[in-house]
Amino acid sequence: MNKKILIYVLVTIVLLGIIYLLFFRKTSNSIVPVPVGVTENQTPIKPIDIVNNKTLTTIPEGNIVSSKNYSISIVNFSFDQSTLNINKGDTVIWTNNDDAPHQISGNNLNSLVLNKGQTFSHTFTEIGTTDYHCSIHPFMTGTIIVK
Ligand SMILES: [Cu+2]
Repeated sequence: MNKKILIYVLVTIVLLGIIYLLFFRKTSNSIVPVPVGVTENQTPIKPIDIVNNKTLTTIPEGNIVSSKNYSISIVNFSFDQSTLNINKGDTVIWTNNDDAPHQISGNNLNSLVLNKGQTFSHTFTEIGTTDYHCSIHPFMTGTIIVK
């Protein structure tokens, strides 16, 4: 009699264990949709990319900013382009190709002393005319016109 009771108890425990495992697997299955929810959260990234594309298309519409580079060579104690016309946002790069040192100075323009081969660059962010000269050789003058 006791052995039969033990067998029933063991069978019951095993059945309960199986049922528990089934429920446990169901809960683990219910966890699986959570990563699915994560991937659903990742899909809105595409609309964000679309928004970025829209932003990229609106930037040129609202505010066109040029970003060209212009080079001015300093040769024979003069600037090879004494007057240079550029657009707002463009950068001018001066290169000293003289053996003598030169230093660019003007409104908002203050380079270090440039020895041969050294450069100085400035990005013009405002419309207007900038006159500059060499602070070592004041007869060396130039003009940048920003439109
Ligand atoms: Cu100079």
